[in-house]
Amino acid sequence: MSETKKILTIQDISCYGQCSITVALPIISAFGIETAVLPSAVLSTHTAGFSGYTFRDLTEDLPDIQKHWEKEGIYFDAIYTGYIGSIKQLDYIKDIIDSRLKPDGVVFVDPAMADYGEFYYGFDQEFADKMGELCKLGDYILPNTTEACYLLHKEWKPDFSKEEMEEIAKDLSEFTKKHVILKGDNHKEGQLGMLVSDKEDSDIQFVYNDKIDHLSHGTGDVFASAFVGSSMLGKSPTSSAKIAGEFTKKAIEKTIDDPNHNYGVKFEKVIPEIYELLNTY
Ligand code: PXL
Repeated sequence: MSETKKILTIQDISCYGQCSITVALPIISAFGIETAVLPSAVLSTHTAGFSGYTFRDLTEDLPDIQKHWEKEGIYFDAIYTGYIGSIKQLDYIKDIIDSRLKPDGVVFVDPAMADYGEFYYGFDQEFADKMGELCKLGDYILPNTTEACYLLHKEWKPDFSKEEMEEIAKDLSEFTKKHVILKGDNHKEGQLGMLVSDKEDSDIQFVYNDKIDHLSHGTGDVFASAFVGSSMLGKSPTSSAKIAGEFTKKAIEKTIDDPNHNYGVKFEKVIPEIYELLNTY
């Protein structure tokens, strides 16, 4: 019997909109990893491009869920956090990591709170500073440049140079136990880059995928989920970044010819290609 890895993902359920748990659960499961969920909030849709959505904050459910899992002796090989519903949850999540992660377990923190130079609705600098504390428990952090700038109290711009991106990735090493995966490098024509760094090593790797000029929501969650799945199967940080980047690029390609589909990407259509990606990179 081969051992199945077990991961817990903590993020919201946006009932409609192809993001957070409705993306993480199918993608990570498709990598063959048992995926448990802890919803931080339930929204009728995500908050980007919809108005009038409902928002049920589940903050006070977290400690009771943790207590039940303690009673049942439930532990995880990894914990992956995404969009968090309230600042108080960040403390509860630290307790859940302390209590439910196996001793050699891995933590992935996607500080999903901002993009394109702005916070998502409801987030602010106080939240970002507290998110920075959660990042410090991460073996891997996966910010975009906007989130990186809020973590670092730095001014954002859409086009950082290669050297500036390296500087940001280096500065972020204060916010991780091991690895930084910094998304959104634009300095190379026609390519979308990521910087992959290891706190123990001053070398920073650049990983590129072809850039598709299309503004899509939810791609950060698709990327993070495919990254988590690849790393849990033993892929290196650079291979995982390449696989996740290709997976996301393919999902965007499958979406761009549908003008009515701008709230998320059709990642479901790329799931059959996961094993080919794992064998290629
Ligand atoms: O994809 C990030 C995300 C997750 N969850 C909710 C969001 C967003 C981005 O806007 O609104 C509720």
